Amino acid sequence: MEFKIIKLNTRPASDPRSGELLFVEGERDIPFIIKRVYCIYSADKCTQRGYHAHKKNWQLLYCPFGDIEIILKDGKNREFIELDEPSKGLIVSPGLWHEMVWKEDNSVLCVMASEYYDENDYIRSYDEYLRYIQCYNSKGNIV
Ligand code: T46
Repeated sequence: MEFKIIKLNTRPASDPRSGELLFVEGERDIPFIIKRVYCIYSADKCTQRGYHAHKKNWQLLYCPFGDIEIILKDGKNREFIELDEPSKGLIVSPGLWHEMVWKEDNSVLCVMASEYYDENDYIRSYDEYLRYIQCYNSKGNIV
């Protein structure tokens, strides 16, 4: 299963100001150029989203506020990753089924993506996903 948990760069305030600063640099901290950034907010505890895989899109997921569980599936194995620290980042390769569960009200999911939005890049049916991974690897090439 191609995913990676990384520690994102943070800088504590070095003066009397409060606040932490977090930053991500494309191609340095993550293995792709960032073409798109989006976030999901105002979601209640127990909200479930995702339930899809991408064909080409690489993503970095992180939760700067709250606690969100990410469930990854590759048709054989399952991984549960809790984004419960602002600096905890999860890089998800294409070809991995992912689901998200909000563990706290108003948790925020931030995502940096390697591709522009394209609905054709989504596989939203799990049956179709299982058929897809029998034929294609994570680079979208026929296996
Ligand atoms: C993902 C997880 C982590 C756009 O028009 N542009 C965008 O850039 C995005 C991300 C979404 N949309 C539209 C597509 C749907 O009509 O917004 C609507 C909601 O998207 P979706 O149902 O895919 O939302 P989630 O939370 O299930 O999934 C999102 C991302 O779409 C997805 O790529 O990996 O967050």
